Amino acid sequence: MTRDIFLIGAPLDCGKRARGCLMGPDALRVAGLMRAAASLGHRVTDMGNLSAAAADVPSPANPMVHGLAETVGWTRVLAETARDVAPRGLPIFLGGDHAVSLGSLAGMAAHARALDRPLFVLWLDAHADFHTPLTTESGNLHGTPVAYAAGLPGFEAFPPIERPVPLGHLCFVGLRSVDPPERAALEETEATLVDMRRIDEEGIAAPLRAFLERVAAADGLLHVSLDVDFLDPAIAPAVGTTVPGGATFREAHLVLELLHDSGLVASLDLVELNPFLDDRGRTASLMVDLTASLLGRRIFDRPTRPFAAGSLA
Ligand code: HAR
Ligand code: MN
Ligand code: MN
Ligand code: MN
Repeated sequence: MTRDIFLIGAPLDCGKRARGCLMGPDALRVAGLMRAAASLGHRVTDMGNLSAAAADVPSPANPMVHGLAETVGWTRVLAETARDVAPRGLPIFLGGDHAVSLGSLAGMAAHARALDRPLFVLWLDAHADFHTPLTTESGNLHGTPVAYAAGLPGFEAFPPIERPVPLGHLCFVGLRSVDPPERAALEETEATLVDMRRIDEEGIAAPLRAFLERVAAADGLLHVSLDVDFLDPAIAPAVGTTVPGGATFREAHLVLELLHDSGLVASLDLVELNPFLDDRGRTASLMVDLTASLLGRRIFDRPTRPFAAGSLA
């Protein structure tokens, strides 16, 4: 299936203190994202980079919170852009740090609501990013987008989420750094939590397939958020928050290949790439290769193990 793809540059760097992710969109371009998508037959439009004015917001209740006004400004612009682009094709948000997803998720929630279809979220990340501005100890808002999309309290300065994503529609894969308040908020819920131990024991494909079958059965839209630190730092050094023991090259490719075959992906974030920390562009190139797998790159056209007939598009 060929698609209309829109690349949306979001050089946002305010979701944490260390800088460098603002160079992410250009590094992904230099690594050949547009060429890779076009070579798979897709129609690709590069919309260039967005910019955002800092919003006027009251000072945060939690004094640790960093960059609130700027982050709210970005969230508004990104949400509007997502909402505008999603009816016309597949938006790919080029971050920027993970605070980009506050905007992409707000926009995709509005899009899903307009279609009256449920939104599901796949979070490929070492971290749960399930803090609220009230629970975060670091004050870094890149650690909050999933809680925002789920409608947790503490996000009053941000645009309201039109229809919050139920916890049972969330799937986290790659978890290995979860803070106590995040754990408390997720553990006893319906959220799918695929941590590294579960990947070691069950493999990465089985829990992902089970989630995708649920998305398909609900006629859902799937938003995929790929944080560089999902990957093992040995293959993806260009990220400020490396955590050892991440997804391997083959595990990551398999995830994106399965997502392609599912036909369910409505939007994608490529986030947390910090080109300042990269090693001769290898992390940027890997992110482009993974995106190509999501967009249909494969070795043979004949699927090795098709999804059950009718269960997935
Ligand atoms: N949980 C930690 C915090 O809130 C670390 C969050 C790091 N987040 C990202 N994105 N790098 O996953 O500060
Ligand atoms: Mn993240
Ligand atoms: Mn992370
Ligand atoms: Mn449901």
